[in-house]
Amino acid sequence: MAVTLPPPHCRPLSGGGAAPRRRLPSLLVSLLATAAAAAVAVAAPAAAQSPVAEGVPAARLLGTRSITYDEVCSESGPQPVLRTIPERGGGRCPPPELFGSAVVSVPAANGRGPAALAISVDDDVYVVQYGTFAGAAAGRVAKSVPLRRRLSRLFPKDIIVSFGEGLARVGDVDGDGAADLAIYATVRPVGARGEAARRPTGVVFIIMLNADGSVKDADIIRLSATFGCPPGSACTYAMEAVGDVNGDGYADLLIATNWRSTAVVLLHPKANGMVRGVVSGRNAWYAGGKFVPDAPSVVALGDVDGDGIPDAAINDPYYKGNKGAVVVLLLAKDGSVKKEVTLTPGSGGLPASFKAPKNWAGLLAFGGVSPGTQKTVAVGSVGSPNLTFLYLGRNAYVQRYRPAVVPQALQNLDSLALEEGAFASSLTTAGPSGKVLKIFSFLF
Ligand SMILES: [Ca+2]
Ligand SMILES: [Ca+2]
Ligand SMILES: [Ca+2]
Repeated sequence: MAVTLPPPHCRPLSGGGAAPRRRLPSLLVSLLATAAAAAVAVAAPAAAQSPVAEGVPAARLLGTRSITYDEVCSESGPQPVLRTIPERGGGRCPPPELFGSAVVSVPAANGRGPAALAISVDDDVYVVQYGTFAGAAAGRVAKSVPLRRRLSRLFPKDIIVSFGEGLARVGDVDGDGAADLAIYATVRPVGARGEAARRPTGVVFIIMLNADGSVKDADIIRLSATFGCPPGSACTYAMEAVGDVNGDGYADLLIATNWRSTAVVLLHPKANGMVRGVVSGRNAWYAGGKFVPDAPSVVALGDVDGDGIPDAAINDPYYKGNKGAVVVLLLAKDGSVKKEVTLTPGSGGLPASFKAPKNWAGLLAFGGVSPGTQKTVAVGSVGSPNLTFLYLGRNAYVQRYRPAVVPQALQNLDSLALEEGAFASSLTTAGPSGKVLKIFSFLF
């Protein structure tokens, strides 16, 4: 496919599988050395052109890493006690409800040093740094910075109600060499009463990071109360950076709602290095556009169909009476949905006999790459250790599928720095206690 080079100050975009291999997360580096020899042995055969997907042997688990909330919190420098949670106690680091509900890797500024991780924990996001490659290999946290407090100071007229449910890398938006983040949150105005207080509005914070992972500056993109949803309805959102949709060199965001609608927010630089978000391709409905109880998971796939525009996948646990599906959205340059392909038993290349993950209502998905240029979606169910990797052809149909098993039942599922052309990939899930983040790396 034709690739348009971004402006020189722009870092490669995240999420769309467009990052170069040298940006492999540090925690993968040690695993890759082990994997290199084995990769030749397990190189997948050329994709079958069969209209019906075939199964291939299980993906091999390369290794497991853990990060604990305790070490992340205790390395976060002097912090006041923000709150006491009755059922979990107080103190500086009260046990979290869920550590690691969203995770992305954050490349080191100007490529110097190991990548950091941005990790959602309850209502905050920590940028966790290892400092050195040796520290990263040993999993020693050198420094971590919680982001929420600084944002509260930058936007004093807003009360942040929830923070960090959506987390995405947007490349280096302000061109200072340090990677920047988009974080989904909900806010309400200070002093709001009645309906305005009860119904917080969705926002996306675009956060310019310093090299040490702290907040340099931030911008806010406010989503209107009926953004993608009928007026007066209960509206929830999911967000992912899907890559550069309009080809201007800046990452763009796909926002999905619980009304099976999507919109793309195009990020544009402003004069002072900040960004503004412009909604494009608004309210592109898929799968009938009806209400479902939750916003879906959104995953960036990179360019599936080779038209130069990144594509995305969305899970739909409620599809056809909870039969469940993954919907691949092939995007147009204006952010609208050009074509949708529904992956479910008997559709999208999957045989009717395909054993879908148990309880598709718990289905989560993430995107990535497999050998060659085939895009991959992984699907799993909360409460089960089983995953299935779906390898997509250029028509977005499943060409092959591959099972994998992780050593524990999944509590949630997120991907971590899936890299174009890499033969290993990581996913994360919260540990059973909610205090540990587990990182599983697979060899494809
Ligand atoms: Ca930056
Ligand atoms: Ca763009
Ligand atoms: Ca495309």
